[in-house]
Formats: sequence, structure tokens, C-alpha cells
Amino acid sequence: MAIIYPDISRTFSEYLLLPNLTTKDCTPENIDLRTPITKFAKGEKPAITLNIPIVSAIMQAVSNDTLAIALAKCGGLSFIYCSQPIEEQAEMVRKVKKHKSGFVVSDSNVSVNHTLRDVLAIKEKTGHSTIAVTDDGTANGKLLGIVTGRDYRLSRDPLDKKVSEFMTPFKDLIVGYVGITLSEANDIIWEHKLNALPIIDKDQRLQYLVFRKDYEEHKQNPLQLMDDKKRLMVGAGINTRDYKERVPALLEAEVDILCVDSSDGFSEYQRETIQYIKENYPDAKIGGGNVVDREGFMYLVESGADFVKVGIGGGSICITREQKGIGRGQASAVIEVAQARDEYFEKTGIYIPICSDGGIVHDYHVTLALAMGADFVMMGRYFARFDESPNKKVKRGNSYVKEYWGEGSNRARNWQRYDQGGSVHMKFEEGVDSYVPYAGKLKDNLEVTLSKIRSTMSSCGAKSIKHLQETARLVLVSSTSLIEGGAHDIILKDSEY
Ligand code: RVP
Repeated sequence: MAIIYPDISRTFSEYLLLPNLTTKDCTPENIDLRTPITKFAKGEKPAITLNIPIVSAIMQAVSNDTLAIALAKCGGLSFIYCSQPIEEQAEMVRKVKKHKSGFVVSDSNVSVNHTLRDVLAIKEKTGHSTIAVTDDGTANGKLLGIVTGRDYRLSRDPLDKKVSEFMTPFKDLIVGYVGITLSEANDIIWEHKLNALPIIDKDQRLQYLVFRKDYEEHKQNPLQLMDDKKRLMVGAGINTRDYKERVPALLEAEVDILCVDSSDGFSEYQRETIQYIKENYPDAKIGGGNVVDREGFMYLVESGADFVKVGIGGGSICITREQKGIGRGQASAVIEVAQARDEYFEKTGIYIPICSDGGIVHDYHVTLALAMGADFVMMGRYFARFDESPNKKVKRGNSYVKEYWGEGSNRARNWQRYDQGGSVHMKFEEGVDSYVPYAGKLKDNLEVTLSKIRSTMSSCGAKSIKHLQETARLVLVSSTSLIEGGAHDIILKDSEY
């Protein structure tokens, strides 16, 4: 007979935290948000520790190289989506690893034979007004000049004017050479009142541009997540079909950590994938998922996973529960898996970090997930709202929105994501195509979210995530107390009544 669980499947919004004693030293500034992402033995350090407990979802609409750079600068990590050709995904990884904070690989390049029309089109597309002129029009070609807004007059210059006729030529440029430090580059920028300094190698090939504003920004990102060579860190999703080709390409691009992307990870396909990677690339770090209970968690741990991702059907764009009738309320799933993780640690001395994936709607849900035992959370909808995500921004009525679609939607073409073999996965959708409100820059939004997390942790008297997991007190809320929790029985000033 089937097993029928008596417990209700619960979501984050059904819980609240009770405050604990806030000691005087438990101020928001004193709260440490670092958290492990890879397994480690008792008394040892994890190979990778996040500086904030947040990663971005393995989704076309969310995690490309630009978002990965912005998030790593703030201390988190992106998993670049795998529903794309192997070489394109590896190239995104390479772009993040090549990004030296303050040193930017130029994304706006032309050759001398391009025209003013091309320059304007690039400016429109990238939003950047400093354009490098190289012999082959690429970011690493021989530098022949620079075009900025000061080099042409739209009212006077014809659109078919050749770049060679109006660029500032190499002989008139001030440049730096590879090996220069950011602070030395910044001194040159200030001394010569430049907006950008091109950095070239001994053969005059362009390597980077250093912008005046990026130096300031670099100083403002104390939590940057960097590897031991001081490069930003980045993760990548993989699937259970083409991993024998995809994984070596990603490792070649120097990805820091992998994660199998699947809506249901309790499968032999996933075990085979993880075991293959562990056998062939013993140093590679790989997470598995998604699971929603003790059995699924243990299966992936025994397969060799470095972390386990939890959650089925809770994602904002996800309709897996409606379509297939599988899943579990996100809170119940995290609570059970965290218990299994703690018992496993008690028994073996090996700690396996867990990630709560999907269903975070309010900032306080992140803190709830951590209090319930998650070591970090994965979010899609949250990041899809920002400038840095690759999805299109469109105007709807009087406001801007960004497109957001599930990896299981037709739009993402069900790119080899489902671990059931055969062709069953193409017959119906498990995700929708939607919009989310546009919210501006990642950093500005993330700072608010992090300050709320720190403030809640301060109220709970917890100076670290581990401390929160050990001491948090959670209560269930009734539907009437939910109403009590919002503004109620008043007339809001901007309402019509
Ligand atoms: P959310 O943050 O609530 O938008 O959820 C994002 C998560 O939803 C992803 O990390 C993934 O686990 C899940 N997802 C992505 N696509 C789909 C789908 O099409 N069903 N689900």
C-alpha cells in the first residue's frame, strides 16, 4: 500500500520567527553571512564558502555572465544556465573568470572600416559610449584607436562616415600595459582626466579597459567572492545527457562549481552523472538536486554530491505540481532535508550544505529558509528583475517589466533538463512564460535584502547563519494572523478611499 504522510506540506509564508534576546554585540554590522557551499569534514574548512547565502538560478532568463559578475561582486554566486550549446556556456564562464574587478573586457568594439552608424548601433545595444577600435573589430585585436562621444557630432557628421576618419588614433591615446595595478591605472586616469584607460599587451593587443567609475565601485565591494587567483567565482549548470562533453569544456573554462539542473533529482540518471564526474574529475565540485525529502537527499549524498538542492514545484514560474502532481511545500521540504543533513553529520562527521531553491517571495523568506536549516538559497524571479540579467526589459502601460520564463517552458525548449529518458519531457510544459516588475540595479536591491536579513538575525540574537540554525524559534501562523501582520484597519494615504 502507498505511504500516506499525515503532515501538511507547508510554505514559507506559514511561518514567523520569534525574536530571541538581542545582545549588545549582535548589531547588523556584526553579523557574518558567510556560509559553506561544498561538503566538508568536521574541523575542516569547505573548499568554497559564499560571502552571502544567495545564488542565482540556472535559468536562461537569469544567470549569464553579466549577472554572474554583478552577483559575485556582492559576495554571491551564479550558476550559468546550461540550456544552451556547450561552447556558449563555457564562453560565459570564461568571461566571468577573465573579469578582473575594475578591468573590463571591452564589449563594444569596431574596426576602422565600420561607420558612425555602426558605432551608434553598438552604443544603443550596450549602453556604452567608449568604443574600442581594433584591427579585427574584436575585444582582443590590435588597438588602433578609441571612439567616444567627443569624437563625432551627430548634427554634422554623415552616418556612413568611416571610423578611421573620426576616431582618436592610437598615437594620441594614453594607454597602460598588462601588469599595471588598478590603483596605478586609476592614478593615470585622474592625472590625465580620462574616462577610460585601455590596457594593452606588448603586441599592442587590447586586453582590458579601466573605467574611472569602476575603480570607485571596486572599493565599494568588500564582500566580492574571489578564487585564490583573485578572480570572481562562478558556477554552471549541467544536465544528465551531454555531461561527458559539457563538463570538460566548463572545467577548461575554469568554472568553480557545477550543479546538475533537474526538476527531479532522485534518479539513477543523476547518480550516474555525479559518479562519472567524481571518478573522472576528482577535484571538481558538483551539487545535485532537486529533492524534497530525506530519501532523495541521502541518495544524492551517497552518489557523491558536494551540496544538495531542495525544492520541487515552488518556483514562481513552475507548474510542475499542477502538471505532474509531484512536489512539496518548500518549508516542509527544507525542514526535513535539513534534519537528514544534521543526522548525517552527527553520524559521519561530514557536513553537506543544502540549498533552498525556489519560492522565495519576500526578503524575510530568505531568513526563514536559513533558520529552517538551509545553508543558502537559490532565486530566479528575484534576479530576473534586475538590469544585469539577460532577459528583455519591456514597457507595459506606465511601467517597465522584464520577461521571465521557466526552464521547463516551451520557450526554454525543455533543453535536456528532465531525467526520465526517452522523449516524454517534450510533450507538456512544466513552466510558464511571464513578466516580472523591473527593479533596477542588482547591487541596490541586494543591499536592501541583505540589510533586512541582518536585521532579522539581529532580532533573533544570531551572529552567524549556523547560530541562527541552532537557536531560531519558528511558529506557524494562522490565516487571520497573516491579515494582522500587514497594514490593516487603516486608510492608506495613497488609496482611493
Ligand atoms: P523562483 O525564484 O521562485 O522564481 O524559482 C526559481 C527556481 O524555479 C529555479 O531555480 C528552478 O529550480 C525552478 N524552475 C526553473 N524553471 C522551472 C520550470 O520551468 N518549471 N522551474
